[in-house]
Amino acid sequence: MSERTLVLVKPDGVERGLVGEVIARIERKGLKLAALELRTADRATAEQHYAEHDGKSFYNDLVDFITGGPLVALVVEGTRAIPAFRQLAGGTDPVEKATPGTIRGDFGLEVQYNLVHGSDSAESAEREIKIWFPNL
Ligand code: DAT
Ligand code: MG
Repeated sequence: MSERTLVLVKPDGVERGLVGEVIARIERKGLKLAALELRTADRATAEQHYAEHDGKSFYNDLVDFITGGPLVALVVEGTRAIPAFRQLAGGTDPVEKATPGTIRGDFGLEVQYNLVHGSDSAESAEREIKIWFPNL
């Protein structure tokens, strides 16, 4: 069954010129792009997006980072799109958890600068797509 997930190429990924690399991997996997936009997130959008992490030690740095430069927001669609993109992304820590062959495992070194976001469940995907693409 086809489903949708919210993907971000975070500001570090845009700065490093990895937008094409990420999109190529999404497309090679067989997933489709349903929406794509380059934008700089305002604080309210970032705080909504990362609401589950409010109060954690890294929360303020995370919001500063995600609002610190342009990012690319995408809606990605296909069979099992939610876990399929999480598989492409790799684990949260690019060295300790993400294996080579994944986006984070191949290109990342630090947890904060882990290049991409992907929704972690159907509920998160629905919530996050509404935040970034309210008209979709
Ligand atoms: P994921 O992005 O893999 O879903 P998450 O939802 O647990 O991971 O955390 C959201 C982001 O917050 C993550 O991509 C990077 C940052 N982050 C998570 N844990 C962190 C930590 N211990 N120190 C610094 N940043 C962290
Ligand atoms: Mg998460």
